[in-house]
Amino acid sequence: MKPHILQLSPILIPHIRERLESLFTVHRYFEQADKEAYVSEQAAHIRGVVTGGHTGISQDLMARLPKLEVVAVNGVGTDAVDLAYARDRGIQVTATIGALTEDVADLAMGLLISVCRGICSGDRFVRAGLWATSPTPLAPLPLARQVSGMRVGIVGMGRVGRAVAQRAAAFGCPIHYTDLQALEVPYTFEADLLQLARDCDALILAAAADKGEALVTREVLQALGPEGYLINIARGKLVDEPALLAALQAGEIAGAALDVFADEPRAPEALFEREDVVLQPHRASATLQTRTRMGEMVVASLVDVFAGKTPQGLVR
Ligand code: 8YV
Repeated sequence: MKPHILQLSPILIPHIRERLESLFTVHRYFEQADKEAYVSEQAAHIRGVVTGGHTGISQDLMARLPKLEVVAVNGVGTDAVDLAYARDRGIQVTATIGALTEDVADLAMGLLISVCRGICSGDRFVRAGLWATSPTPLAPLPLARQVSGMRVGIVGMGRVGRAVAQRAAAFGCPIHYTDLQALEVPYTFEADLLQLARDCDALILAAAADKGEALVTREVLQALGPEGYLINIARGKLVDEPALLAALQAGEIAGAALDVFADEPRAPEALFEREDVVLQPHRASATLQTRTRMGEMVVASLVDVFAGKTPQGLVR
């Protein structure tokens, strides 16, 4: 009999979906109107869960699945999974570690360049027909901020942080970072986030959000200053969003580029009209290549756990 798995969020790659269907009996929780009733009906059989990094799984849902052996996260962040509870129950948690590093770092640079160089504003300007009709061409668009050589501050020097640093270094950017401790990397460590914010022109968030606290407060934003930019490709909850909005409105920072938000899929509407922000719908890992690799890792980790092997990407 095929193991039963509960799928909490969609997988967009057809051949990964087919592979899941061929190996397992897949219960598509995310498609159910009455999720409570659906879980009650299926709970007794479920041995595996597939979920996204942002979606994770509540402790409550895990508690309702008595035969649960594995939670396979189709992502790298495990902040939405109660790891301590899973450990106590002997439930293995896997993540697609390493699969999305390059894409997320690429998007961080893309966001930095977009917000500093006004790429989205320029695009809107041309599409609205304003270029041809404006009496002084380009006058409504302010001069942009040069990216090459900007002082970049990275919060979290893990895989993604390092990949961002490599890219920023190629743009001639001096790089400072903060983490729990100094690491063996050729960049300048700053123990204090406020000092890091003071010392950089662009603060890039690449940290895990396991503690759930907002690191970027109004104080940090004020330290970043009126010439500074905030880039977030990690988790929305790392930023105090009302404080970010207030800092933008008060001109206390120059701009922000965000791929992630505290309450996805909702992004604060007050940001929508602002030309000093660039917004993305949590898409840093959303390339065909990376999502395929992630899907393959999810399938492999389920297969391994059900075969009694240690899965790749096991979160300890
Ligand atoms: C994914 C993520 O978009 O890796 C993560 O933790 O949040 C993202 O890369 C998400 O997991 C897709 O389901």
